[in-house]
Amino acid sequence: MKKILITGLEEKIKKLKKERQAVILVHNYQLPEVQDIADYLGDSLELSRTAAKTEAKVVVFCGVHFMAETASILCPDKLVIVPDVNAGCPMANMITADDLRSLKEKHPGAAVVAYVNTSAEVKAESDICCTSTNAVKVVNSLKDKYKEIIFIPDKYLGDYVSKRTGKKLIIWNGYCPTHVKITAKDIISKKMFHPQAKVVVHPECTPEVIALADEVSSTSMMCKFVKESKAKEFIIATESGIIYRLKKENPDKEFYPASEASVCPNMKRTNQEKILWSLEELKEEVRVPDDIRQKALKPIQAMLGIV
Ligand code: CIZ
Ligand code: SF4
Repeated sequence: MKKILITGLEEKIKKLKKERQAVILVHNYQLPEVQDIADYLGDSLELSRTAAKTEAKVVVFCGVHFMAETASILCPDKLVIVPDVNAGCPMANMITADDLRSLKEKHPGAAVVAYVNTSAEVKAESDICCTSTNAVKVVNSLKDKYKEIIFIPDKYLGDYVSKRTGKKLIIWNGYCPTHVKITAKDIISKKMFHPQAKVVVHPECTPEVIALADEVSSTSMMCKFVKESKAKEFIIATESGIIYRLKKENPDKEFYPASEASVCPNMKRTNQEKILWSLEELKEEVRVPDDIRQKALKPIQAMLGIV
């Protein structure tokens, strides 16, 4: 059904967005009311690359802090603002630049692969970044050149990549508090109710959950997989915000969250009122200082060079 009701807030945002020459970038895990006003919807890297390409002067990044930082690293000439400066990523906060420096001292000569879910300071200490879409490809590109590879910060993504590449990795003990809430028991019981459904799992989930998957992929690849699949039902094991997008893009298909508990509180901090406020005040700015930016750009470019 076509949406006919546009709220007053939406109209105000639209008007101000034009005046400010702003673009609204929205992560796949955001609230429906935020997804509905997106200029672009996607995963963190897709959004940052969009930020770098757009003609807009202001980028309103609706996601979590490291994502806005990545946008700031890729487009320092634009004003990058976030509607809620407290929306962080607990997984990214599980490793600091000092932690990484100490780990590197213990493993001289090791290559450092940093998942995008890291701060700019941590990226600045890394050799190459990866996303959940390209992590296997990135490690494959290094595994014969380096005796040791450090993988940070997600131990579950690290374990998945290690199994898929056959390379033993030195893995940091981080994890996503939202994805660990999804258990193998959840999948098994959802599968009992929906035996025809395909099980689609994000690699931030535990190995027990990944073992039950028909498809393991990042959010952007999930959208592609679902669109191209002949199946009509899907059990989705990732942050539940993506189900709104999946349903909107595939109205003839059914989606069941693997667990009702897989909600990231940080991703839910942004709403339309805060977006309007951020456009009015042009706040809060996220800007990576230039010395860190120069260093953090290198591992991002290294990743872009091989994917
Ligand atoms: O890179 C992203 O956007 C994250 C954190 C999840 C995903 O798989 O898209
Ligand atoms: Fe971080 Fe997990 Fe939330 Fe993604 S879902 S922002 S990895 S805490």
